[in-house]
Amino acid sequence: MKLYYKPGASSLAPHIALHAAGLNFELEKVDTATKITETGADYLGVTAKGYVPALKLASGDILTEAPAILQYIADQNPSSKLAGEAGTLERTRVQEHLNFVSSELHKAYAPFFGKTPLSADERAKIEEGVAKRLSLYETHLSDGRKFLTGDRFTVADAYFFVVVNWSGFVEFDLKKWPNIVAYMERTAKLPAIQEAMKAEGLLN
Ligand SMILES: N[C@@H](CCC(=O)N[C@@H](CS)C(=O)NCC(=O)O)C(=O)O
Repeated sequence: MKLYYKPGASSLAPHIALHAAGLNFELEKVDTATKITETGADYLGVTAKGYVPALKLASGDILTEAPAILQYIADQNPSSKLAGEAGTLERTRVQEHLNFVSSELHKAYAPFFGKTPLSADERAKIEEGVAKRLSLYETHLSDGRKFLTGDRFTVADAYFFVVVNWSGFVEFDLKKWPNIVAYMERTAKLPAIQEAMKAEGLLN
């Protein structure tokens, strides 16, 4: 398998999952502005969507969309228990979080990375959208659970961690959400996260 990625982007979530699942994989960095990969390939020839992540399978098939890629990776090593078994409530909870992170949280953060500089009003509007969604997770984590679906790390955590970690890049302070701050601190220590972030040059 080969993961097409951009350092720190949502492609970091499948990168973390590949480590957590203990799978063999290659990486190819993409310049999403020029759509050229680090080997000089035309990324639009890999996926016409032009964004990361994309996962190339041994068969040559290309998978896109983070929630689908993450579940595919989890299913390559069911013993890693990264998504629960298909058909169980556990799997459905993972899908529930993956969908929320993808369609609500990721999309709420995305405008931070759009037009620059943002006016104060534009930034306030984006922050309001992110805050509303983080508050839901602040409450969700208030029962003392370690991870989103309970005490086990899943691919939903990989995605949530990556998106909330963007807060640091855009100087959005998380102090209003202490349960999320604690979650981010403990999750950041997981070996799969450390390894993937180091490989992307995000940690020393
Ligand atoms: N719906 C896609 C969204 C992926 C996405 O937004 N990727 C961003 C990085 S986080 C990207 O590649 N942006 C560059 C571009 O769109 O040109 C998914 O869930 O995987």
